[in-house]
Amino acid sequence: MRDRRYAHPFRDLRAKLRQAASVCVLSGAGMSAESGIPTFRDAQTGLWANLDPMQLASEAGFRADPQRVWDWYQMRRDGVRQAEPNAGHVALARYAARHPGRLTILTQNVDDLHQRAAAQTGEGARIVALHGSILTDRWLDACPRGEDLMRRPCEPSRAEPGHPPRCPDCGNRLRPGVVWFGESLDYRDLTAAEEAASACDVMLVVGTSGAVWPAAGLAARARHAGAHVVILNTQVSEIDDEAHIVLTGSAATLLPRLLDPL
Ligand code: BV8
Repeated sequence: MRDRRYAHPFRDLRAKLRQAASVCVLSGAGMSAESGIPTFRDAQTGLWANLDPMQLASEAGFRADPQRVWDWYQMRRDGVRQAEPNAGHVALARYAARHPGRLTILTQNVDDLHQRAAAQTGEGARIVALHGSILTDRWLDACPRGEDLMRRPCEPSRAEPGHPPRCPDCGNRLRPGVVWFGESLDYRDLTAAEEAASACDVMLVVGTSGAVWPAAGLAARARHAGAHVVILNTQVSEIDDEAHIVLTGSAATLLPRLLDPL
């Protein structure tokens, strides 16, 4: 089943990409692995290796131990700030700049490496951050003082330092601007993602285990809508069955090889 070998998978795929009016990328943590950002499930190095995602990436986990969760996100934020887009991010950004309006990137990653690569290379791709951004914060609760239009709203930027920071006026706590397990995705992002997946001619699924929903379902949606679905991964993923082609290899190696000639 694995490694549906096409005599010339790259040549055939490039031909399809040349004809494609709309290309969609679904990316996961493997996309940023070669930028030094740990993935989630890689046994030893993965973020989840010895931590329970439900305890850390969930509202209940945050309320149970706000300092532990806040510090864990601070650690990851520092890692993202020190990271640089890799050759895979750059190849996608350059392809998008050469073919404006053709590429939509649906990323599960809360880092900003796709966005930074685009900024360095010239806009071109539409980027949908399905699970939010680790570099933004928002209030945990609705303001306990309620909506009073006469009063200046509580600004996250004015939060007093702490683990987590708190509002000096109402005591509200800050939380990372990510989508936690058990939380719905922003419906605008999910709608945009479903539309892009249904409309694309080719979907490249890059560096995701396909273990988290509803993101994982976007590959099947693209396939059922008639798209040519290609998986790029160093290992077997949970959604390989949705693929027409499975290319084994790393994102920073395969994407430049596939896209730079186009
Ligand atoms: C929701 C932000 C409505 C936070 C994240 C249907 C079925 C089963 C379960 C569910 C379902 N629907 C909903 C659920 C529950 C849950 C879910 O999916 N649970 C899973 C664990 C079973 N989903 C949710 O809760 C979602 N919300 O559905 O709301 C609702 C609400 C209540 C109840 C029902 C419905 C919200 C999900 C979003 C959670 N937030 N991130 C943070 O980052 O801290 S998810 C987070 O984990 C990432 O964003 C990403 O999505 C996921 C990790 O997956 P990957 O990115 O794929 O990374 P992973 O490490 O797993 O794999 C890396 C891959 O890369 C591997 O395959 C590896 O081989 C490969 N690789 C490694 N190196 C390279 C490489 N590939 C190429 N090159 C390399 N160099």
